[in-house]
Amino acid sequence: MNFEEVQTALTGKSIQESLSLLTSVLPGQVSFSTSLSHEDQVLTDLIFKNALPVNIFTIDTGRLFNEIYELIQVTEARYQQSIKVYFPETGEVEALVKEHGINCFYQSTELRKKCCNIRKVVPLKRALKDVKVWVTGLRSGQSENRHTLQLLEWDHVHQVIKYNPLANWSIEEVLKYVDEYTVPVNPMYKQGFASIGCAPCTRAIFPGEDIRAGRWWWEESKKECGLHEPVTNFQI
Ligand code: ADX
Ligand code: SF4
Repeated sequence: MNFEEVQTALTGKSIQESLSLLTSVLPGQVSFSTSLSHEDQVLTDLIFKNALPVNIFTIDTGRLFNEIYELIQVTEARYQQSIKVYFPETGEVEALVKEHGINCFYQSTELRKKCCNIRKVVPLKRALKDVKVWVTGLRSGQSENRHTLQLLEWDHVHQVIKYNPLANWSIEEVLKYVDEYTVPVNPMYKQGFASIGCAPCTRAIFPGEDIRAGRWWWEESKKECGLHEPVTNFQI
């Protein structure tokens, strides 16, 4: 199934119907990446509850908040299913730390991106090997960079169709879903965190601040880690 065929097939379908169709046409080749955010927990709930054969994986950078590890366990227990965890290559992390120090990401944007590349982007590549459709919890309302986000995109970096089922959801819709279905969530959101990544690179935000203001807050540059590079956008 090529991009256009997927696009046509999914038009007018619900998330559940779309995932069901994709996994029946591309068995074993549809994978969802979760960072355990509210958005990701909505998709995890939909996938696990409906027993959709989507592979769910997360990337443990080695620097995550303990709340995320707790939530992985709580989620697996709740749905009686497992989330595959990918780790960075040991040698690459050791070399980075040896050469630049354990918290080198604060020194420069270049080193910060190097750390993100080793700890997130490289494991993502491994997770997406042999995958045809990459499902994410991205929303267009999450940041200015994401305003043009589409439901379906072609990711030329990973050569996969990227499916962002929540692209057009508002944060209110996400919170309503989480409430309605008592989906397990990270308690840090109640403590002022709005977007949660690695512990040393995430802080809570002040009232009125942008959702992603707490990510790499010491940097001026656009707040992305390289997981989501610019893609080719198509309307659906
Ligand atoms: S990031 O690029 O800034 O880190 P963000 O935290 O907004 O991304 O999450 C957006 C989407 O990227 C998530 O819905 C998820 O699909 C994916 N993602 C982010 N971090 C991870 C992670 N550690 N493991 C797996 N997927 C992730
Ligand atoms: Fe490294 Fe920070 Fe990127 Fe995590 S978010 S991979 S700790 S630079």
